[in-house]
Amino acid sequence: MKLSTQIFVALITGIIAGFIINLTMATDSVAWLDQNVLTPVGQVFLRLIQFVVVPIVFTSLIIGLTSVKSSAQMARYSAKLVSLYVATAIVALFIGMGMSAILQPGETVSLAGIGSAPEATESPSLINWLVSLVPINPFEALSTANLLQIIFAALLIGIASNLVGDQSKPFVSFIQSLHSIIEKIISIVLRAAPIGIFALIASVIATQGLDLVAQLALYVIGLIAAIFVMIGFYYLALLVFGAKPNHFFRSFSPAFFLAFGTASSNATLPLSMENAEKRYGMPKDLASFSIPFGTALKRDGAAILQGFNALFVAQLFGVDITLSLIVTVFVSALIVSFSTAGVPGAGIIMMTTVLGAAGLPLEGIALVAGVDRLSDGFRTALNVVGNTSNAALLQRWEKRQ
Ligand code: DAS
Repeated sequence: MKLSTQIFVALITGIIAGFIINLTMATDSVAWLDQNVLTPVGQVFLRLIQFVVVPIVFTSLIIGLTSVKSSAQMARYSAKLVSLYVATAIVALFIGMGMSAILQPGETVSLAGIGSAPEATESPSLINWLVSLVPINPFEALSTANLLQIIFAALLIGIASNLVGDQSKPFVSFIQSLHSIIEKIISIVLRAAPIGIFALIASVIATQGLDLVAQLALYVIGLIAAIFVMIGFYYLALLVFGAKPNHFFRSFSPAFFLAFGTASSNATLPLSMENAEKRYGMPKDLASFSIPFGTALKRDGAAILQGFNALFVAQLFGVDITLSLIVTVFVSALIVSFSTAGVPGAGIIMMTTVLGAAGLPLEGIALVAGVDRLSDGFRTALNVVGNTSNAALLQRWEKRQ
């Protein structure tokens, strides 16, 4: 059975198993099973695929940079990708905020379920964020798995390797052999994907069940509907620009299912790149730059979440939705979507930034925290769809076959 089918089957059986456990076992037995079996198995798998993210990104970028004709090509790729990312993130925000304004999920929930407000996280100013992209040394970037710092370090090293010419050949061939070893590790680790996915999704369903989802049904349905509308937008964009959407979605389906099951776009990166090169047929130099770049920056799922959730909280607490509130939410959600980490639950942490910027009560987060992991799977899948779609649109823009 193909890996994509195995992952899909693991997802479905994991959801079914989760429901059976939740509905037939006593709460303490569910807790025991989750803490001693499901969560450890899921976490080991998650850690294994995160283990390869840093080396695959670092080696791919160095190889990509030293194989492209010039660093001017990298600058062109970056400028085109950033313009595509911002344009599509704006579409995502209109969809997310529009869906929340139309469905009004905040009008259907009572305030009774509000827990204690989380600590507000100070959003780093744009200047500090830009300064933080420069690692103090290559090892800081690699050890903290800060993708943007890794990209910065790899860009520096790759461009310098190009400039020193023959002297860098031993280093580049070392990187190439390391890259092949990492790719082999990825293929071995991905054999465990069905088991890991089964455990991760069964753990969520078994421990949470759907009673909370029933209370927040309109919130969850609205959020997921907005995500699918955005996926539909990408299908149309790929169709309009001749990027073969049916072939695209078939090629990247393993990565999309993995993203849904792990709720981590970082952990999905190695499979996204493998699908890009081996299944979709994306040129290696373009894939090895744009997909790590997009994994570091591009999160339409986070944009939709923040826009949708902010209006939900305003409705919930009866806060007037004025033009200035809408603009503040729009801009802060746009910035947050580019700085949300590619790990499970990152979106909910960033909510404090958007709600804080818009002066909305943070208590609303405590209410939606319970259903966040379910919506996180869908958001993360959209994050990977957005990242890979923009890479495919860049390929068309560059007139590359
Ligand atoms: N789980 C995050 C990711 O991996 C997205 C989010 O939390 O919003 O991209």
